[in-house]
Amino acid sequence: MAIEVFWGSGSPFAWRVLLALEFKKLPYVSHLLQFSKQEHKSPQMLALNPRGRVPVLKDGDYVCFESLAILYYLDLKYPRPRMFGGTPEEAGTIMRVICEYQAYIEPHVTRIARAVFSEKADLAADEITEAMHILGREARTIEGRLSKTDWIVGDAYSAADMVLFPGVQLLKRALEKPRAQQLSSRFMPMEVNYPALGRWLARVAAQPGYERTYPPHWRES
Ligand SMILES: N[C@@H](CCC(=O)N[C@@H](CS)C(=O)NCC(=O)O)C(=O)O
Repeated sequence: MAIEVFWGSGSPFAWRVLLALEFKKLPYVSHLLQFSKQEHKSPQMLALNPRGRVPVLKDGDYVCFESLAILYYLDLKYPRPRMFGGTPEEAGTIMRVICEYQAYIEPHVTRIARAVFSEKADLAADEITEAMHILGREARTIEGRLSKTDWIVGDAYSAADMVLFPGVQLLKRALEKPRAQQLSSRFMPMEVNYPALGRWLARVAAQPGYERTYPPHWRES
C-alpha cells in the first residue's frame, strides 16, 4: 500500500515531508488540502490528526503527524538513503541543529511571515524589528556554516536541510513583498547579503523531485 501524505500549499512543515519523500524516492499518494475550504479540519482529517493540522502521513495502518516525527519515522522505516546521518555523532548534530532552529529561529520566522502576509500588521512595531534583528544574527551563523560545507550539517543533504529550507523560503517570500521593503533592507537580496545561504537554497532546489514539492500557489503569485 502506497504512503499517503496530506498537506497544504505553502506549509513549511508539510514541505519538509515532501522533501524527505522525494529524497528517499518513496512512491506516495499526495492529498493537497485547501486551507481556504478548511479541508484540514474535515472529520476524516480530524480522525487522523485531532489537532487538525498538516502534514499527516499514512503508511498502511500507521498514521503519523508532526513533521519532525514523520521524518524520523521515515528514516527508521526506510533507512536508505539516510536523513539523520550515518553515526551517532552525526545524528546528534543533525538533531541539535534542528532543535536550535525550532527553539531560536522558527518563532521569529513565523512572526515576520504572519505580520507581512496579514497586510494589517504594523511592520515598524518593536517586536517585528527585534525579530528581524535576531533573524539577521542567526542567518550570519548559518552563513558561516554554509561557507565551510555544502550542507547545513557536514557533507551530505540531511534532515537538517529539509527542516530549515522551507522556513528560509517562507521568510524570503515574505521579505520579497513590496510592503516589507524597509524591514528587509539589510537582509535582502538574500543571495547578495548571504551568498553561501543563497547557493545552498539553489542546491536544495536542484535535488531530484524538488519541483513536485514546491508550493503550487507560490507559482501563481
Ligand atoms: N508542529 C507541526 C506544525 C503543523 C502546522 O502548524 N501546520 C499548519 C500549516 S503550516 C496547519 O496545519 N495549520 C492549520 C491550523 O492550525 O488550523 C509540524 O511540525 O507538523
